[in-house]
Amino acid sequence: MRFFDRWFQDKTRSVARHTSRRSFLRKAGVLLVGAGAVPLLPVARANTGPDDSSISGPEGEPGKCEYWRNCGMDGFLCTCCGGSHTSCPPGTEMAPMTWVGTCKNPADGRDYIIAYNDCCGKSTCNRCMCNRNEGDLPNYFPSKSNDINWCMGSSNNVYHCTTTILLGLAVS
Ligand code: ABN
Repeated sequence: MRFFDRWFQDKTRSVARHTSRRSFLRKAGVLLVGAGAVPLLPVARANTGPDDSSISGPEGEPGKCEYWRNCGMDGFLCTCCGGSHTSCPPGTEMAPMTWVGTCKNPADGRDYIIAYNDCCGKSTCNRCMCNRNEGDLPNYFPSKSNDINWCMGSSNNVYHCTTTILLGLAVS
């Protein structure tokens, strides 16, 4: 035990002899700034799908019915209603329940699963009505039917518009 006490004492004294307070603070500062920069470094993030900017024409424009993610749409595009294709307009909330469809992305020719989440809480937007219905099934398959007011499951069941959230690659 005495040996360890002595050894630690010597080491501590040696570190104290060779390290100034200023140098310690400088190193601690570098460490803190470096640790803060780590989240900014480029890392592989969640798959948000291929880049739409490479798609030319209306198939690449979220405000058009021809936009590739709108293949199963039956509703008003939130992009035209003060929101975007992935976010609800201010003053509305996204319905927690939705139906999902599968759309082919013209950029890479692959099929992606799209969730058509309705935004609720304001009167119907009435702009950019799209009714494409690809993959739509009758209402007795609710998870595959777009002709349902999905706001019925949220705190305010008034339908405003619909978003197109990419959930991931469809594998068959
Ligand atoms: N899912 C869009 C929608 C909302 C209300 C009524 C029919 C369809």
